[in-house]
Amino acid sequence: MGATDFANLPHIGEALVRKEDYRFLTGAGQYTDDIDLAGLTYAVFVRSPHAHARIRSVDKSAARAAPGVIAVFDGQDVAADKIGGLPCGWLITSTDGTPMKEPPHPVLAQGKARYVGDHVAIVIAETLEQAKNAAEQVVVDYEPLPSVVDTGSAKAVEAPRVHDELPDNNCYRWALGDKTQVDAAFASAAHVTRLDLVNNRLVPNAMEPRAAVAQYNRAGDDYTLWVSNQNPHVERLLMTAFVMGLPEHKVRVIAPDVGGGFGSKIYLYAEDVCLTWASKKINRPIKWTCERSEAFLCDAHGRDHVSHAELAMDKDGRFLALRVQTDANMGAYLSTFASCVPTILYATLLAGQYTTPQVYAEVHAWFTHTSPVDAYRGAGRPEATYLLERIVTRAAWEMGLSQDEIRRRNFITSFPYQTPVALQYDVGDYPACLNKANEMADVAGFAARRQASEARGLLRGIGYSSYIEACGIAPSNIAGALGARAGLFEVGEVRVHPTGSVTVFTGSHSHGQGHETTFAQVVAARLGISPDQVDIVHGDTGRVPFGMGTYGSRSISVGGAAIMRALDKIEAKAKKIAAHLLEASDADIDFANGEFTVRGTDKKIPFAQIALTAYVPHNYPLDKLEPGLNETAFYDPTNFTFPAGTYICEVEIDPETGEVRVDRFTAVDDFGTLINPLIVEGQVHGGLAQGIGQALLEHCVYDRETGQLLTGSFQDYAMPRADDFPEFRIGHVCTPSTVNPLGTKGCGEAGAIGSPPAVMNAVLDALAPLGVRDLDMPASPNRVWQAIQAARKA
Ligand code: MCN
Repeated sequence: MGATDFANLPHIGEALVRKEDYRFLTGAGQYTDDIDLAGLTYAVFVRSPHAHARIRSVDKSAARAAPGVIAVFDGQDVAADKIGGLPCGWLITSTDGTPMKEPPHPVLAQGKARYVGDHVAIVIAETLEQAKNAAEQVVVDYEPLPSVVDTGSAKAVEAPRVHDELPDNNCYRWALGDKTQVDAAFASAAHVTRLDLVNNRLVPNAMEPRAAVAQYNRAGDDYTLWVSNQNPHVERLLMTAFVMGLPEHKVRVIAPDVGGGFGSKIYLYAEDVCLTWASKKINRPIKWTCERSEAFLCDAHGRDHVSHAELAMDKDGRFLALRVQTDANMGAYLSTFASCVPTILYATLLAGQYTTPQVYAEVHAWFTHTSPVDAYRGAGRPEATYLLERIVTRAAWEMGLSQDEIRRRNFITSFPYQTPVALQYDVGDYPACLNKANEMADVAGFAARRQASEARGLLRGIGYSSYIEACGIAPSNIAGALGARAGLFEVGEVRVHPTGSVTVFTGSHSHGQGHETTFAQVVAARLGISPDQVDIVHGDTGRVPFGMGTYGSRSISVGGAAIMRALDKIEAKAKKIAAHLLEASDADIDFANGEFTVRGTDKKIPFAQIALTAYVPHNYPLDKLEPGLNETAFYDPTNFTFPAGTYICEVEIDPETGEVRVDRFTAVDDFGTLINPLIVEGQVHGGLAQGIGQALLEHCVYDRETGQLLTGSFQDYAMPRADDFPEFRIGHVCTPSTVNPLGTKGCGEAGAIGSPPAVMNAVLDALAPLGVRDLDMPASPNRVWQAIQAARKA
């Protein structure tokens, strides 16, 4: 079935309310912390209060003797049981041909703690309170050492070393593009725009903190781990094969209802391994639920880039070349996918929506004494978009062009388009998005609105961002060639029951994205049944054949496509059954609207009757066909999908206080075919909240002297709230993806990718009359006010 036929099916494009919301809104969700087991015990982790310290000794005796304590383990105990370190799933090779540095990442510290919050010991007790009390009695003799928290300091020759066995703090020095050609283009440029940018570090803060419950079953010598996680099969694979040396089939990982992840729950964390290992040691189930203040310290953080960018143009503002140098903070250890974020997911996006013929990006990754940094909603693509869309707007101002005009002059307009940074875009219509955004944002009325703001003593600015992103990450063989140590396919099993209802087992994992609704729409559309007749099962290695999980906005385009493939097989088999029942040849059977018909006749049979026949095969071609209607497909796409769009932000700034108010925000996206516009809109809203939050409020700060996390709670880390946003204006353009049979492109990250530069361009546009030329995120009132004062003095 082609993408156009698919888009015209019933239920496709229908704004169904989410099936799963009933249980979430009525308190019937089953989260990891809701798991209750006989004999359950509780774990608390003893964490390093120092950014960098030698651990001289860990005295566990007092804690072990404390009331209710069952066990206390430290790094020596895990080492004695040969529990390995956490692996990194993507190998990046430096430009000199050497592999990235992968220092050991122990699940409990071995001799040294390397960031505030690093895991030093685990205390397990009958109750949570007893575990907490006992944890305070673990006496760790630390020798504090100097620390380094930012990349600028980490690269200094004299910088404190994060890993003694490495010659310096560098993880890799990687580059993409042809430097010679780029340098030549710069030499011939009529104008060069230059910009220094910081992409601020963020803390993910999903609504449900991480949690795990591990149970060892002595009868089968096997384990069950319930964990708040986005990809249970990958978690199991990494944990069994790379860390614990267990047979994979002896561990069942269940990620039940998960209250958000935003990337931070993709990874295999130390806590998950410690609990699984310790559950056998004590032969009792153990629960750990992360506290919010603990999550600030030990969840993988996002972003943290420092970049210098240069854009070369001809006299008309046409882009000739882009040159980028980026330092990326990896934190103290390499988290599961950390290495690919500032490289494969970043530099490959630096062509953006433009025909820039040459791009060269150099990325240096550094270890620091901070929490590991990994993918967070957008992962590399927000960093690329921020850099590109900021410098494009800056270039417009320097060239005397409008933000609209410079983009339009450089848009890619013919497809497929091979960028100079490896990616090949299949389809898109960038001018259409820009036109629609201009219209919806009422750009024509901006000058009048600016005047009205000025009359009230306020500044008003408008900012554009035309983003592109690559999601639905694939194919496996290309990813493998680029260093991926995992496949990037997805799996779908469609089980038609004898009565015609359907259960689908998917390797994607829904943790807020509404898969139980949208995947059901896909199946219902194909089989001509009601979405209520379809249940979606996910997040359980014991029920789902396999899965690569949810991240990189891949679920509908890869997971949904796998289900489509399984449905193709269901349809093909059902047609054979129908042909037998209708005494026709297979080739003459058509299937539409839930009915099988014989072409050119009025003979027909409903889908439900075929399902029943498959399981009660009395009148059935048993010599040619197996009974049953249950099909599985593994689907590995041929390319990414490339959502793109234009966002326009309008801000109003009070120059007396520095407060920025987002007055209007328009987002026009091209996500190809929309399965459920309501869910898509919700996804865009969520992404915008995170992107605007990054631009205006959120900022993770470590103290440069002590390495302490200064923004360790919501008192100091400003999360955006509903009243920080206007009513978003959301529009769509549709060029169906040519990569998958649904024509979809991922929508889960776009808002977070496209919005930060739109906001910052608007802020800088508003501040331009005061002489403020530059500002880093977040544009907090304090920073804006300081910038205004500095400009006034200059
Ligand atoms: N969809 C659609 N039509 C399209 C595209 C998508 O109807 N053309 C629907 C999909 O069927 C799905 C939802 O929109 O129900 C998101 O689909 P997709 O873009 O494929 O993204 P994923 O489901 O793979 O979700 C991952 C993405 C990422 S990477 C992050 S980070 C993120 C996000 O989704 N984290 C989230 N959205 C989140 N939303 C919530 N509530 N919580 C998170 O942790």
